Amino acid sequence: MSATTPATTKPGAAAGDIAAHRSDFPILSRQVHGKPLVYLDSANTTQKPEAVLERMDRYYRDENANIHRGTHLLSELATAAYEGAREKVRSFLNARSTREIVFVRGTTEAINLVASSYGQGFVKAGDEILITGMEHHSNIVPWQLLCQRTGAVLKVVPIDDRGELVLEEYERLLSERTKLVSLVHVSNALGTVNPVKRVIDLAHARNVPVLVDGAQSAPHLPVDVAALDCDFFAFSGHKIYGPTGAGALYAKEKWLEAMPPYQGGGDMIASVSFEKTTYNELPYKFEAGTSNIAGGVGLGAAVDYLRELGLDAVAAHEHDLLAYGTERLLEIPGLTLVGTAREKAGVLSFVMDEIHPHDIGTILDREGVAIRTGHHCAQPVMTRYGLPATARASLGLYNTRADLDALVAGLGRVRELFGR
Ligand code: 7TS
Repeated sequence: MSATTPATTKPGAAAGDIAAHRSDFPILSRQVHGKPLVYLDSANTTQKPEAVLERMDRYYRDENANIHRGTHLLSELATAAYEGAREKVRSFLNARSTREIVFVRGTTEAINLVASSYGQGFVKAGDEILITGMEHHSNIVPWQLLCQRTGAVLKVVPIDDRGELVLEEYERLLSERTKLVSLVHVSNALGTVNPVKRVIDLAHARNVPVLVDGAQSAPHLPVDVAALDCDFFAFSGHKIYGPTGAGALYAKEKWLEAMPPYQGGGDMIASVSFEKTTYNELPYKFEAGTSNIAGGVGLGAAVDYLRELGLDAVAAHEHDLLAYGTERLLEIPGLTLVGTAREKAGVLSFVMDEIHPHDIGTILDREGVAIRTGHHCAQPVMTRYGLPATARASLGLYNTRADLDALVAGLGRVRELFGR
């Protein structure tokens, strides 16, 4: 694992105990198509523990009001709950200050915010934005839009056959024209854990800021933005056992101070007149309009839940499952794993000889096994390997070896139906 452990991480549970927390997730006891649900699609979205469901329910039942403008008790309670969640996220990432935590809809909005505001403030024609060949579309398209607006140029660090970054190429592509490096921490399509600390150090040696897409690392690894020294870090609440529509952008205060606002509206201003508007202090300058308050509160509960278990224990549990799943899948004739990086987390992408991934997904679904098939919003990765799609099983803390056995049994059924 390449990430470092925040000083604030509690001892948490032992890795062997993690799967016992499966019963915290009510949905996992339901059936699908008359079979027990085997949920192996957590990279897409995770299921939610009782603690998150209960907290959001309690917010709406007992505390609901608009925030930051309260002359009444409920507004004070709602503001305290929302700002309390911001503090939990700060601590989760080990950021220095809540001024550096901007609440957003999720990773996609966080990256769009940076592309828009940092782009407006710092990027001009001829400048370069450097991404990698294993990015999710949400870390490609916002930069393409920025390049179209400004005349900047998008450069891409290639990946090798295993699905690892070619670091020599990265060093070659970094130049005085580079205005930002934006890369994924853990690839959703391949599972690769990138050496982000090394990438950041190399960029900083040239005074280039770095954005880390943490959508798939925040659920699986302890993240410490202070130790990484990244300039921006984006993640989605729904991938860390929290609600959809709530996520966070960490950004160094110096950037947030220097960047123009992303959207205009209520809450992001200090004063408004037709002649001149001044902006609110950080992080509110970047939070126009009524926020997803219940979502933020739920995200805070998810952070509490994960930290109670301990990300180190979760990572160790999932690492064991990944090793077991890899071994079992490779026993299946005609199956090829896509993404065999030395450092991986959470993801088993694969193809089977002449069986379309969609057929694999459909047959598995009838067996109760939920996976994702397709390009995983990472079409350039598929192109790199000459594939239209893969089947992908992805792990969460609630998975067990039995879930992977069910996957393997389901794949046996797929082979049977295709006469293999
Ligand atoms: N970046 C990565 C690495 C992702 O995996 C995803 C979502 C996103 C960004 C976007 O996150 P959002 O919450 O803003 O949508 N990944 C996936 C996936 O792998 N399957 O479905 C969504």
